Amino acid sequence: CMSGDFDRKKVNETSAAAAAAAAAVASGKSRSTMPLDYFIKNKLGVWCKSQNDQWELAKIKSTAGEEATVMIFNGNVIAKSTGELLPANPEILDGVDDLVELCYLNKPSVLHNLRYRYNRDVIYSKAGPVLLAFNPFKDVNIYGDDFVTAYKDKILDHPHVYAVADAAYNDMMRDGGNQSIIISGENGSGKTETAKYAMQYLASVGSQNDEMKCKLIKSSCILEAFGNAKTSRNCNSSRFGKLVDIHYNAEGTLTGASIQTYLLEKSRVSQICRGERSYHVFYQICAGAPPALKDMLNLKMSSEYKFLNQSGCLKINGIDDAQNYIMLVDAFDTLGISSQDQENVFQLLAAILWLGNISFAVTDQEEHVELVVDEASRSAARLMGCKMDELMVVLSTNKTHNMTEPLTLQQAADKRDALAASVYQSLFNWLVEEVSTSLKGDKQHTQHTISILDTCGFESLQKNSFQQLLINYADERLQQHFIRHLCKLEQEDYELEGIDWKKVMFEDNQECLDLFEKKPMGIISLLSEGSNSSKTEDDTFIDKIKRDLSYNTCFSCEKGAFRVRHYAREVQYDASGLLKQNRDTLQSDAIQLLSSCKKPLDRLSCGVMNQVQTTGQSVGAKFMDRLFKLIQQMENSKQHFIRCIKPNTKKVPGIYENDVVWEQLKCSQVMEIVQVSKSRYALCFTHQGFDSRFGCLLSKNSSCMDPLTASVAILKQHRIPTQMYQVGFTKLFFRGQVDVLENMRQVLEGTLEPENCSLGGRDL
Ligand code: AD9
Ligand code: MG
Repeated sequence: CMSGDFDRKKVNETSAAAAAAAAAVASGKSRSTMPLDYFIKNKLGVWCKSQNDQWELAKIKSTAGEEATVMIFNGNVIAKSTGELLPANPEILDGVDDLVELCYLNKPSVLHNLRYRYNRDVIYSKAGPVLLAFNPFKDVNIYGDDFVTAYKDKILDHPHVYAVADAAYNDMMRDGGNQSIIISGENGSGKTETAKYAMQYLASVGSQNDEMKCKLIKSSCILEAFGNAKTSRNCNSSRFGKLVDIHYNAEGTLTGASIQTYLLEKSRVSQICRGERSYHVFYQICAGAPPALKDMLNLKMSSEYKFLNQSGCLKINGIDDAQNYIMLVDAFDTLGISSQDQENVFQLLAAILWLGNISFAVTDQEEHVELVVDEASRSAARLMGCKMDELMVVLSTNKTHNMTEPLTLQQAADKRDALAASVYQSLFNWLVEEVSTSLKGDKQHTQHTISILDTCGFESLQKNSFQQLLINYADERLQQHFIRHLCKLEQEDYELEGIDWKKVMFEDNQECLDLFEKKPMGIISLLSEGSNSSKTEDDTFIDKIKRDLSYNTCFSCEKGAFRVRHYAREVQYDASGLLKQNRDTLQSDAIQLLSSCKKPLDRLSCGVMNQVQTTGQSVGAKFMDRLFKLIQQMENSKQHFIRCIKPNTKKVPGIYENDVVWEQLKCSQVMEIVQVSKSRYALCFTHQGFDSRFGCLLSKNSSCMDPLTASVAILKQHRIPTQMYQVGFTKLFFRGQVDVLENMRQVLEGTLEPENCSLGGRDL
């Protein structure tokens, strides 16, 4: 049994009831005017808050003025102020697919509906045009080839990530335009899993190209090994953002794909918080590399490496690193990455691990150091293909204007870590390019693209720094994009067209975006300015932003830190190290060292050079530019939105925490989106477009009429109920009934038999 089939019959029967009830709501019977007598007489349910602040179902027994006596579900009878009661939906609406179907859209009803589904493992629901995807934290058995086929053949049509991917594919085939699937949600809410299921569907649906399908699916394994890590909130947290463009030819057959990545958290290579891990691939090679390779790389157990053992966490429950190593090599093979290149990659990973074990000995009273020659430094130099004495000089001294200065212990350790992080970053960039090249396929015949966006989720940690600042800025930008598309643009259109429309208010996060983006008085600009000047230090920077950003109400300053009021919640950022991370410069002697390295670095060192030297732009400024380009690409496509929701913070199945869920629904403004959808005009035509399509249905000759007159004449002649449409200044908006006109048109054209369609009781 497919788990989406729960209570189908019951839920189907609800549509009529929901429509009637929705009409009642539309006619003004909202919660503020809840007719209590009616609720008592018909024994209808209400929501009331219990002592422990949870909403509970109850029935009103009697009322006296502002006071009501209600019986809650457990049989207790309590007194409540009538203002504290909210109408509950009829039981028949329990578990509807789309929140739009609810008669009463209030917090307890929405939470109840989603919980009802979640408890039955129905993790997907609709909130109007948005798919809500609850993280089940367990296998729910609703994926795989059978389900792909069922959605493709329209045997199943319940909300599902496959249904969204199918809609994107069909829209692309029908309209010929590019599509994008934008997946958002908090840390650990399920974005990456959802993105993989979408990709799996899109690789299967139009495919006679099994080789490309297989490559595409296995590419995730490589990207996750190198770009994901265990954090305190997610055992497989994406530490980079990615956009996968899937390409199709005119017939809808998969031709290839390309991948863009954003903002890898490179500091994780050398620094990890307690209980977290570095990138999966390090543990995979330590656990899984075959003995011959281990010998060649002088590879030890993960516990031997400082970069890995510093956090006290080497293993993840239920994850077999050795098995995942085998899967990684299999993915490399499938993508055609040569065994020589694979060996080079592993060699570099081992070099990074050994770099982390390099230690320094203090040589004088000023704490100047020199590098200790031991197994670590020898292995690192050998694996990187550089000379030992060159590595020693680079890591223990700084060369500026032909002067060589000895480094202190801290400076030397920082330089070593920066070198390791840079090597990892360029290895990652190189891999992404290799994967993209392998997925390039038949570029010539590519006609359309479906893009899937999977970002790092919003983060608020105990200590937040540069990485969180940029992740949360990107999340803020995407949130605006989400709200703009689902609430703002459509309402603006209605207003502009002068139609009668009850405006839904929503929160706009422009103020917070201004804080980041304004030039020159925004965080990104000020960071760039500070990073460009070698004189600016962390404390002068914080003084400057305190002065320059105080105009913005989303900003406040603390000692050595500042706070930003994001749409999701307020976050405190530590100012120390921001400028340095924004500069992201590897010292020139280190770059020189990398470019002088023999294999395996010779191809990769170009990457380091490009990354550090060519753009001259700070990390933040470059990121903002790329984010704008990304949004532009989305704007030029038809967009499909998925919002992932974490049902609890414990990362366990079967627990649905009202507060945790509500917080996410509230900040993504799901209620407002549903409200807009409830009264949405689903179809819209320009007067001209409507006249030219349906003008043939007019008994009078319409050629002498202007498009507006002709359009209204068509509607009148065919008795389209006025509540079904509104006439704007340049457009007509419809709630329904266009199908009847379309059927009539096709019957008249002779492309449809009258007995095969509904003409809504009308004669032609
Ligand atoms: V982050 O912002 O990258 O830290 P994501 O990407 O939002 O985060 P992810 O997809 O990694 O979250 O999901 C977290 C974990 O939840 C996964 O590792 C799975 O164990 C679990 N999960 C998520 N979605 C599903 C699902 N549809 N079915 C089963 C799931 N488990
Ligand atoms: Mg992720």
